[in-house]
Amino acid sequence: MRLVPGFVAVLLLAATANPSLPAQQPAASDSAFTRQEFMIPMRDGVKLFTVVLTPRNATVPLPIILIRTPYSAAGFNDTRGFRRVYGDMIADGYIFVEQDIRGRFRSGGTFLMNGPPHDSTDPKGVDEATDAWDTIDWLVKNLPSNNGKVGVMGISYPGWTTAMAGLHPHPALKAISPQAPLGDGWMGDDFFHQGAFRQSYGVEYSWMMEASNDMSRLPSPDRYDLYTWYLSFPSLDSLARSIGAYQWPTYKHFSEHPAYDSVWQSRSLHFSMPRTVVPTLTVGGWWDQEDVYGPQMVYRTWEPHDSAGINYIIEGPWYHGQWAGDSGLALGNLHVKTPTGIEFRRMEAKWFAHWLHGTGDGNFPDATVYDAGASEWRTFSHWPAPKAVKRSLYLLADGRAGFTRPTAQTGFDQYVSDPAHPVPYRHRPIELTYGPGSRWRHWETEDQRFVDDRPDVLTWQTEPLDSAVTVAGNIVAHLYASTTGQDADWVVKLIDVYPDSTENQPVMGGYELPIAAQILRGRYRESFSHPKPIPPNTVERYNVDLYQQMYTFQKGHRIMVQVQSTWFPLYDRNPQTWVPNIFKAPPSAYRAQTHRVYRTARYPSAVEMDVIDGG
Ligand code: PG9
Repeated sequence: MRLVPGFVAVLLLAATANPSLPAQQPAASDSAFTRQEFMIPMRDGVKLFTVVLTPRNATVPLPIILIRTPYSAAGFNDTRGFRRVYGDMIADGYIFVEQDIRGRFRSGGTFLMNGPPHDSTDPKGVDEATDAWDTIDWLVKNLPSNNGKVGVMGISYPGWTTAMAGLHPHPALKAISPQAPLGDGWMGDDFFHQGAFRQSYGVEYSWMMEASNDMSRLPSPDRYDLYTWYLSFPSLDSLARSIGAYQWPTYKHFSEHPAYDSVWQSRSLHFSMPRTVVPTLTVGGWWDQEDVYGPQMVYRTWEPHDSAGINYIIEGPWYHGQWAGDSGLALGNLHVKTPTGIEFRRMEAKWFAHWLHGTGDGNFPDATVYDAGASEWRTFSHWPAPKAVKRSLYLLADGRAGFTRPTAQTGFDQYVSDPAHPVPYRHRPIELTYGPGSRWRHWETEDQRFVDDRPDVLTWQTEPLDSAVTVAGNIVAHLYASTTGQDADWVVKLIDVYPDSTENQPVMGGYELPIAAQILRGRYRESFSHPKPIPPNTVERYNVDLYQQMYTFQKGHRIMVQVQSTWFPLYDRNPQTWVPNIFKAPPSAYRAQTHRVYRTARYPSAVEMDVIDGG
């Protein structure tokens, strides 16, 4: 069935929304939906605030779409923003439901950031999976004119609650779409990446959720450029003490669990998702600045158990949540030729319509991934691309990079990494992450020429390519490196260098576009759970996971690799001397050290990529 909404006037809507998603717009007064509020009881007696939007002109029972959020359901309304996000689905006909999760806004109970599944031996235990179960049970029993089928979806934190709903699915749960779900807060999403603490995001997000509910300001900032503000504290500990961060449960948790211990593992979807039992469409953005790892990991974790062929992934050229309301034609200076956001929303609507309305043949590709280098969607029966082969791009002498393994017996490049002069992670000034005018959404596509001439950034690049190289899967850097210190961070960036003149896009002349870039904290090189000092002046191997991409480096472009050891203030500074817990390191522990990256026959530092179609 089709629903045709008619809107005349607008009302202003006041709501706290997920700050990384498109803002809610004024509501229509002659809405096509009836809006109701409920307090839905959970098994432990806690009641969760829930808003239900039911189409007024429905003529047949409709399926339910449920979104469970920590960002306030009170503003859930038939707004322009709502129509932009769900437009294609609204046309198909759904009862839309949004709920405040436990402990947030108008819901009862206690909030626990990214809380683990409850102890399975405790029959009275509750978690986001049981809350989803109880909510779905109540909705199908109490909402008139529903067809008994429920889909759960959401982006980011609500993407994680969506995945949790799939953990112990209610029988009425027929489809879930975790979009940019936090998959593992330590390994590669919001709070840490491979052991390096995401200082500005971790501090500002904990502040917003547990100290102020407002991420557009910080506790007493006295600088507009947060590079300067964070640098004014001589250590992470002095920053935390000065702003009272140890009183925020989430920050306290970070500082007490710096390594990948059982507490982090219990919160990882990697360990809590045993199998796919409900059709699952995981969605992610290649340049997601918050949750790039979660979608790739959730798909990968579920895939081996997917005997029914109902585990799907869509990845596009997007920042965090961009697919929800944007055209998807541009991400910063990166432009693509098709409106990927609009195209995605059509795919999403078709997918839900199949599982919840029973339309279509259900013949969906396992993986639908956008190649921003070629401006096209590619589909595969599995992801990474089944025919991909591993190719290594080696770091060579004189700043060169190539696909031929080095034969030299000696050779390294070196730099002094000084915690007192860290490399900015994006162009300064660095605004508050969600502050006015913040360029946070786009920073991952910024031109890396801004750090080219720093003595603490090493660069290697290929000649202009004779033919295109297409990456379709995993990217891992294997660095052979040494340090004069006892710890070091290793940041590796894989970059597409555009030719000096580019037709139609002068701004892209010589542009250095990061395709994938990640960080590894050296103390975790052998074990994420058991950190070990680095023996000084000794070559060690570091495997820096750059996660995944679908990207064509075009003929005439160069492929560049950059290595550096600070990425500030997004990541805290590594003291580079041995301390048991960097959160508590004294200022005197932070020291400049010399790092060497080797490029010899014995120590062939390289970036290994899954490559298809030549290269
Ligand atoms: N990236 C945000 C988040 C997700 C999960 C946990 C903590 C933060 C978000 O946009 O919701």
